[in-house]
Amino acid sequence: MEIKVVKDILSANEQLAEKNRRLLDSNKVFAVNLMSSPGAGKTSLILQTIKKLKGKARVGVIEGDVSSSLDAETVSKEGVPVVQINTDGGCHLDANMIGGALEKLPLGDIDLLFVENVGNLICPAEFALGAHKKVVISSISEGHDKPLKYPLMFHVADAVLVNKIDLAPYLNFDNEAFSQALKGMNREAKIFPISCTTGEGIERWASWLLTQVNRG
Ligand SMILES: Nc1nc2c(ncn2[C@@H]2O[C@H](COP(=O)(O)OP(=O)(O)OP(=O)(O)O)[C@@H](O)[C@H]2O)c(=O)[nH]1
Ligand SMILES: [Mg+2]
Repeated sequence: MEIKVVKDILSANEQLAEKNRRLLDSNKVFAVNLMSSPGAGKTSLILQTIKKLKGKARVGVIEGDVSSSLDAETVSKEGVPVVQINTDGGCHLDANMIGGALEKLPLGDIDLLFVENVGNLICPAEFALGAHKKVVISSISEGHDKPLKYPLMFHVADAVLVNKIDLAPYLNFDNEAFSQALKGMNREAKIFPISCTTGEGIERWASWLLTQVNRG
């Protein structure tokens, strides 16, 4: 009985996600569902990418948080359209919330839409939003075992960004162990080592992303 209820919720969400995708496609907006644990660097990555893609893609942002509008305020200083969603305790965004946020965005003026999901490596992986790509950030201070401990999140990722590589001298992060663990559950995901603090690796990430946006 319980299993059926969960299935119904997920399939209702799936239908709303497809509706979101149709709306995005009809407006030629390419959307990225950005997921990570709290503090891995989602907002920092959005800020770096906006700067890198200036003049190349018009960016919009949906910020998802349990509470507060701190990230939306930070991102709006870059002069891009931002909508904040507060989940009021919920551990993930869902397609219905995204549908509401899309109504508030000037979709005709956006080429690339970042959806910053709630900081959490579990629930966000289960809920489709209608985005074209799922991108996961794992920061090296979290350790190289994260793909083994949160397999679904890494399994669904189209790209995995390994952030905070500037901290490598102070940590015992094993790149090879991380890559092997990831490949064990997802051979397709692109891996981008980056630092949102120094900017290392951001060029390669941004140019891959721009290629995806231009492909539609
Ligand atoms: N050293 C270092 N610090 C970083 C890097 N990227 C982000 N940070 C710091 O990590 C902290 C969290 O970064 P955010 O970008 O806010 O992370 P987030 O994933 O958006 O966090 P939530 O929205 O709370 O889940 C901030 O203090 C950032 O300055 C990096 O590449 N290197
Ligand atoms: Mg954030």
